Amino acid sequence: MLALSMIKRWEKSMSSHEKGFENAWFSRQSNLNIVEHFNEIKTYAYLAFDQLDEDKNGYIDQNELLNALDSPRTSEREKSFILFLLSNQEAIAEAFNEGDDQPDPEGISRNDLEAYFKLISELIG
Ligand SMILES: [Ca+2]
Repeated sequence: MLALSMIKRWEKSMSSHEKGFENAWFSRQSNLNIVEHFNEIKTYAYLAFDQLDEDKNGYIDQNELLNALDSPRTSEREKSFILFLLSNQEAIAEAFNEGDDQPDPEGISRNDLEAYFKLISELIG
């Protein structure tokens, strides 16, 4: 009887230990995936910046993102990055204060991208 309860207790502690281990592993994996995902978007945004900024004013605005999304030259993978930029456009554009005299403050600048992704990496660090 005593042995049985000891085994049960041991099983219980083992399974909760394993669960804790699995959860830690999963959350570590998903954090790594998130970091990786953000790094991919960041890399894409930096590399494609000049291409996305059609009027070359230093800002990627919503129309320019939508044009890229519509373009047959844009791959599905790139489209998923553009969708991210579109849905977070406001937060990204606000990440860096360009100053009031700057045109197109709603567009995304290189400074915005840098500030935004720095903030993200600090948050999930
Ligand atoms: Ca532009």
